[in-house]
Amino acid sequence: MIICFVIMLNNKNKFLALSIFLSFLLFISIPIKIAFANLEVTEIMYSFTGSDTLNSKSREWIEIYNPTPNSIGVSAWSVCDNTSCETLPNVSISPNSFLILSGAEESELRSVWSIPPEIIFVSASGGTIGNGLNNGGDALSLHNLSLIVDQMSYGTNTSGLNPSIPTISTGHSYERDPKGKDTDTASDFVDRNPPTPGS
Ligand SMILES: [Ca+2]
Ligand SMILES: [Ca+2]
Ligand SMILES: [Ca+2]
Repeated sequence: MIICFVIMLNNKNKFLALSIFLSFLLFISIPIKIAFANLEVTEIMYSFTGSDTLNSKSREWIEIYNPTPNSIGVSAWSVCDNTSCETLPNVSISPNSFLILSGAEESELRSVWSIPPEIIFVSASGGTIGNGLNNGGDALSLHNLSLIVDQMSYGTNTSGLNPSIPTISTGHSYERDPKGKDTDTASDFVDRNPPTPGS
């Protein structure tokens, strides 16, 4: 519709209309970037050595990082896999710190990994992140209200990244390297062994 409108104008008015349109795009894009492009998923552990499930809960986990100099409350944030979403509780992530989301109990994961004590831990409802992080391929996305702030996919799932992040060995994780790198491609993540939850 905008293109048809521009074609009907003379050259001087075309330039004016395009200038206004581009200014509008700049106006709406800058506040969104500043307001929402902050938290990011920095690590995904989808395949536990042994079994993902213990006591009917999945030990899969993801790490969410706050790269900003301010604490960020996450009660309006959610994490989705390929099927459903987990709303995060009313907690805050400190500046340059992390939140770990897992299906497992906090004590269970802390007995396996050396997670720094100050790191916030959230247990996903129902004992899984979404319907569980499928070992062959799955998707993850981080939302602030309805806005997708970060998304990725691995293995056979190309809905978040295409090409997706290649699958890795059991017991390894995907880690964003360096933290803050966000080119929206699979190359943002490396194969990490051992995983580093909370650091
Ligand atoms: Ca899994
Ligand atoms: Ca899933
Ligand atoms: Ca980490």
